[in-house]
Amino acid sequence: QSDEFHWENYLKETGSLGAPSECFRQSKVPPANEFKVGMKLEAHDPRNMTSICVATVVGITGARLRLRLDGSDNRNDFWRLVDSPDIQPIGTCEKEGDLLQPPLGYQMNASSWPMFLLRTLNGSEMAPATLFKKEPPKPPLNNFKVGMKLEAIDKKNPYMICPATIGDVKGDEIYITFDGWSGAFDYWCKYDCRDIFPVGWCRLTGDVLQPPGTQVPITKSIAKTQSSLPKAAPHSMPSPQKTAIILPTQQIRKSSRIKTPLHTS
Ligand code: MLY
Repeated sequence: QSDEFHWENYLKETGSLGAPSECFRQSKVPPANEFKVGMKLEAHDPRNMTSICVATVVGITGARLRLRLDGSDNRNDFWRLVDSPDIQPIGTCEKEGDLLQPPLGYQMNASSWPMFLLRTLNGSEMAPATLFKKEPPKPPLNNFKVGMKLEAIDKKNPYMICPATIGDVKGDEIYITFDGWSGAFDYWCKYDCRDIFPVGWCRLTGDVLQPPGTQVPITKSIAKTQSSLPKAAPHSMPSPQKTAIILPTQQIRKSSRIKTPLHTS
């Protein structure tokens, strides 16, 4: 299958390296995903993070869960790792003296919430506590460098994990750029963000890794050439992404469009 995406070939072709796994706030061995579709849990409402709601697992993808808040519509699904601090077993909220909240955009009359809650939990399969994994610790320092490759969630299409490159580093922040896309999906995030993964993560977890885009040519890193240049103004040095040698895209990949268009933007 020559038109499939393979990191090994791609790193060679682009003259680049994957960011070391120690750079990421992810467990070295991805956590097992033992959840099943239909199981219920408690989750922070992504649109109102201070409120904790009932959610149902509506899909399993690698080490992530596709979640839908009970009482909400099917257009606000979100994805969480099984070791995300945003999810917990049913009963956690009550144990801590909190109340389960209706989701933002609760479709029914607010006064119906207590009864809705009873009914949605009654007879449901609740995800056992053992399926929730502990969040890995933060790496102590931001060790990402411009040009390093990684796998990153496209925040605008969060079910997609895509090949990406570190485009910039500023203190604790890194700039994630998506290979083969024009820049509309790029974003800044903290180095310990849970939405970024080392090269090979998807292969290990069984999640789908999207192929690079075809909007802009894939560029070849000039990291090696740079170090042999006179050290004039290191800070004004253009990033490899911007100045690189253009590879014939055809040679890298011919077909492969996005395979699972659940939502399109
Ligand atoms: N519906 C969008 C999806 C773009 C995804 C870009 N990511 C992978 C960086 C489109 O086809 O334009």
